This record gives sequence, structure tokens and C-alpha cells, in this order.
Amino acid sequence: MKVINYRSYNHSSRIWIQVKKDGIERVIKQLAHMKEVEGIEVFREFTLTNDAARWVHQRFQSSQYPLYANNLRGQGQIGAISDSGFDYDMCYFRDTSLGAPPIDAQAPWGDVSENLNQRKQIIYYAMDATTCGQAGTAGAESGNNHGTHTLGSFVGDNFATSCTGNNGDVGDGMALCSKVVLQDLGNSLQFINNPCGTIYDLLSIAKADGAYIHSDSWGYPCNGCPCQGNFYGADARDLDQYVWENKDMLVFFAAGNSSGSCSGCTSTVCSPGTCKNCAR
Ligand SMILES: [Ca+2]
Ligand SMILES: [Ca+2]
Ligand SMILES: [Ca+2]
Repeated sequence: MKVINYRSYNHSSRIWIQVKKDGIERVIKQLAHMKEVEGIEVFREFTLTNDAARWVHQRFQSSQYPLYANNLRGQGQIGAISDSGFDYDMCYFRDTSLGAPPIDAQAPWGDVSENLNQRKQIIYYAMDATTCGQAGTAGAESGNNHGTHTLGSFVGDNFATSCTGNNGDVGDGMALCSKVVLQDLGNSLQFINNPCGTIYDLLSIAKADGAYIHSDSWGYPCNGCPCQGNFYGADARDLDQYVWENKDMLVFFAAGNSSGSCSGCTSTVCSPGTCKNCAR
């Protein structure tokens, strides 16, 4: 048995262990008899999800934007997003006078100050180191535009036109006037898959920077039918625990991409999107 990582929170602690296949039954029996153990779960790898558009969420009629018509564009708000790397220099996010956002590349997270004067990105957390505790690399890794795509859907605003005066440029995001906290988990979602931390950590770091909305487009894959990722487990519970302790935080999780490819399955929303105190 090998201990992979350990995280301690106010509400509970988490230990990730690796066990050889032929010894797994014996280890589970031993752990289950310990009074300190609340639960034992199989750890699964998270994958990237989400595919979205602005008008779908506003009226589900092409080119109609009732939220913008009522001047709801994310003004004065700070959102946070965790995903694969972000192309922070793209026209939808770039600050043409201040340049790159402040970058916090290594734990302890939060020791680099955010810059609220930035047009869009007040801080970039490069949490994508392959080894926990090492320095990460800001920016999108080659061959993966998922984080840039979801960030654009969330708060993107091409500087060609001001966010306040119209229905946005082509490709602008939903909350086009909002600022944002970026959490780069890496191409393979290393931060949560290795695992160096949990959704509870991501929400804590975001709130410390003033974000009260957290966008997440990742989760367990369906892995066939019946969908093996559709369950309520430790990760969904971490999210609910955080929201229970921080009732001003609203977390959005993608409902997944499996409903079309998983024919016959009725429940293809996967953990942690199976959370109870979140939006999907
Ligand atoms: Ca990166
Ligand atoms: Ca740091
Ligand atoms: Ca724009």
C-alpha cells in the first residue's frame, strides 16, 4: 500500500492510497474496521466536459439576449473558473495596457496578489505541475483549447467592442463585463487527478480573491452504459460541504457530454456534477 497524498480540512481529512489489485479486499476490510474511517471509495480520473452558447441559456432562441436587454452583463462581478490551461493573451481576455495578469505558479496558493485593475483576468493560478508542490506553467498547453473555450463562454469579451454597449462581439461570453480568477489545472487536470487537491481547495482559493461564482466543466466520464460516473461520492460531497460553509458561493458544473453517446442511459450527469447545492 502506498500513500499518494493527504489533505486535511475542518470537516474531514482525505487520504489517497494506491493498493495492489490482489490485496485490495484485505486492505478494504482492515480500513473499514478503523473507527476513524468515514468512507472508502475508488478514485476515478476526471475528464473535460461542456459545450455551450449564450443564447441557449438566455432564451433558447438564436440571437435573443433578454439578460443583456436588462443590462445584466456581469458588471462589478468576479467569476472563477478551473479547467485546462487558458490562452490569457487572446483578444477576449487580454488587457492591452497592463499586459499579462499576475501569475501564482506554486503552492502556497494565494501569496501573489490579484490585480483588480486588470480588464478581465485579475489573477492566473498555474496549478498544472505534474508533481504536487512544484511550479506550474501559465498558459494553454499545445493541443488543448478546452480551458480557453470554457473561459470564453463564461466571461470572454473581445476588446473590439465595449462589453457594455451591445450584445457582444462574435465569440464574447455570457458575463462579458465580469472579471475572472483563473485556475489552470493542466491538460490532464493534473491538480485534481494526481491529486494535489480537491474542489474544496479550488473554491477556497477563488473566494479569497473575491469570486462568488465558480465555473467547472470537468468531471468523471460516463465509462459506458450504465453510466459509472453517475453517483454521489466524495468529490460531490466536498463541493456541498464548501457551499454549506459558504452559502454565498454559487458553483456551476457542466452536465457532461455523454447523453448523446450513451444511448439508453438516462442518468449521464457525472460526479462532482451530481452535487446537490450547485447549478448544472
Ligand atoms: Ca498551463
Ligand atoms: Ca504561490
Ligand atoms: Ca466585446
